[in-house]
Amino acid sequence: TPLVACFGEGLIALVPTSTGPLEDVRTFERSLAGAEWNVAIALASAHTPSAVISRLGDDGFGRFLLSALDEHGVDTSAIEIDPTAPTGLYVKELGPATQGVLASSMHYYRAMSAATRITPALLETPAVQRVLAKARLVHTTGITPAISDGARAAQDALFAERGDRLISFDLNWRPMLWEGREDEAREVLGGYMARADIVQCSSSDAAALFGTSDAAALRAAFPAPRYLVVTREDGSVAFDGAERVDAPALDATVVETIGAGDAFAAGFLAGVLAGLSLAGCVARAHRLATRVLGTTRDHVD
Ligand code: KDG
Repeated sequence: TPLVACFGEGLIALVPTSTGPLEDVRTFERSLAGAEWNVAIALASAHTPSAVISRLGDDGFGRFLLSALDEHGVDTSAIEIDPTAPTGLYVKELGPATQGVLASSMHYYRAMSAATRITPALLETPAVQRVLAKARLVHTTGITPAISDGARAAQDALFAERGDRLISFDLNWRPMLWEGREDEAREVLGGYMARADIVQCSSSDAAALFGTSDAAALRAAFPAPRYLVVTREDGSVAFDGAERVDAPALDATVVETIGAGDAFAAGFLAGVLAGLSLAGCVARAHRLATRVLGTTRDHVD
């Protein structure tokens, strides 16, 4: 099976072991996070070989993230270690549950991280070149261009110099990372939506950024990508060219939703690479997403 290279920042997530405001939380569970890294892990668990292209700090958190990828069978050879900048992290806050679903929010501690120092030069290193040479598809998100100008330039280079590789883009609108730059975000992320081969987004992210959550309207706005997938809490709409599949969400116990979109994206990509029908790709996406909906972590083992 062909390799998927996932490009983006890996983060440590500190997930409270209890709900409530952070001032009252005494213990956290440490786990791996980062949208593109969650995708890499979910792909590997779906028997689709994956690699991560990124940078980490030379610290305990970075070593934990590397070994977590390793354990899942994700290729870590294209991850550069920066001796002078730390690994990024985020703290999750679990609010009260509405109909059993925890309201969660994120607090980032990543402004000076090793991944923010990504530049296009990273892509020219022999280790990254080796992974790119093997990759059939490169997975990207709207998070990476927000973390620094260098990371955005590197993502632009991956789009521009794709060769025979397919590009996957998951919108992942993170307003905290774009504060005061919303117009720029619309232009930058809209550009990726227009140029990727496989585009995925949630209807709420699309509404926040592009003013519509309607799948047909989004398809009309972004006609070029072969695949366009719009996810809602109650289901998804997927296009392959002019073909459209509407699928309801699977029955599942939902504990907390962060990370489910990444598993969904991975399931869809695994389906595309396995040559499944559009309906088959969507079914696989829903199955993987359901597993993450049942946990407060951002990925499942
Ligand atoms: O999709 C889940 C991610 O949002 C989470 O793992 C953290 O990558 C992250 C981010 O930047 O929000």
